[in-house]
Amino acid sequence: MPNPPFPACAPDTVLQVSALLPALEETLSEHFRTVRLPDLPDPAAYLRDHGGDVVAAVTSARVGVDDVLMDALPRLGAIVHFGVGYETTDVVRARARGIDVSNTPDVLTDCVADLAVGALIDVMRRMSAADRYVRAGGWGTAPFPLASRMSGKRVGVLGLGRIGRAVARRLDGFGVRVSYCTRSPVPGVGYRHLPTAEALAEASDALVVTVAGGSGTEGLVSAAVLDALGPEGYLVNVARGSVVDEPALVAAVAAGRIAGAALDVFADEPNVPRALLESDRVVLLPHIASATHETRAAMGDLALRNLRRFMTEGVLLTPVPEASPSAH
Ligand code: NAP
Ligand code: 8YV
Repeated sequence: MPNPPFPACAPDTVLQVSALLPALEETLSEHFRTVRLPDLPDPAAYLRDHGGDVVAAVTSARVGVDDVLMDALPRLGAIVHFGVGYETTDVVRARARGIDVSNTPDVLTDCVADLAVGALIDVMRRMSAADRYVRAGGWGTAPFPLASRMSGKRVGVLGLGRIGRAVARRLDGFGVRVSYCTRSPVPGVGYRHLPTAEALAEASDALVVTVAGGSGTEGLVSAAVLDALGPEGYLVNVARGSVVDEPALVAAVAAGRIAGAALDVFADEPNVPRALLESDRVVLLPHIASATHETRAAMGDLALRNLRRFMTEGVLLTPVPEASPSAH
């Protein structure tokens, strides 16, 4: 439904910054005076003339609220993210302006962990490649090449936060020996802590990346980490594309310096390097780790509850920690 025209002295407005879950978009426009930025013919003109009406912004984890937009909203009090990652918004800058920031932790943890483990099995057992092989009529012409066993292997979890711990718990059921790397050891977990990503890769048959995105983890999975993983090693990334040095990954895959990779996230989504598209050793997913009906509904609900609480009581329900969880 189109938004109503603005009165001369407009009431508090909620700015929808990016496309969101359709059900969430609908509820926003039903319950709040919502303006959808992506639908505006001239967003800059709107921000110039009406930026002062906006008190809350709702955005996706992938888009956030950039500095230019933040500056155009002088009365902004809350940034509500649909998603757990929020590295796209400068939280320190927001807080300095008195703007609080929320995300949707926990509700997506299980689905992201399910997908990470599924992707790990897929790339090691070559399930997607075998599917392509059957479809292409290969079965019956030559046997499909043998793959690698996943059960009982050594898996390194890079980032043992909510999602990393859920991945590790699942891997326990496969008799996997889990090690992990975080900046500080996590109290009360039985897994071996390794101090660097390189040491973790060296000690692992597969590396599952679940760290937070942002400047603190940019390029953390470097060429050296990939070399430490080695030609028998597999990489799974469900965190952010920025965490992996993508050109180094492309080179490692092309040269067979790692055995394979399963990637849900990329440096420049939705663009995937051609060399990865052409490799049968790589599983490619379009950023779908949280994309189930159940989880997206729960994320929408939590984002909405954050917005409601802010609009009625001036506080958020699940505010993010002070700085990005990967910032040093
Ligand atoms: P979380 O609980 O905050 O966990 C983040 C983990 O990263 C913590 O264990 C943290 O430990 C670790 N970490 C941060 N910087 C590090 C560094 N430099 N070296 C090693 N470890 C580091 O977050 P979460 O809920 O598990 O989510 C993790 C991330 O997954 C999100 O930020 C998001 O980017 C991504 N995600 C992706 C999807 C998808 O659709 N693919 C969906 C949901 C989430 P220390 O602070 O102790 O270092
Ligand atoms: C979503 C995510 O794909 O939560 C995150 O950080 O990356 C994913 O759950 C994203 O939030 C949808 O915008």
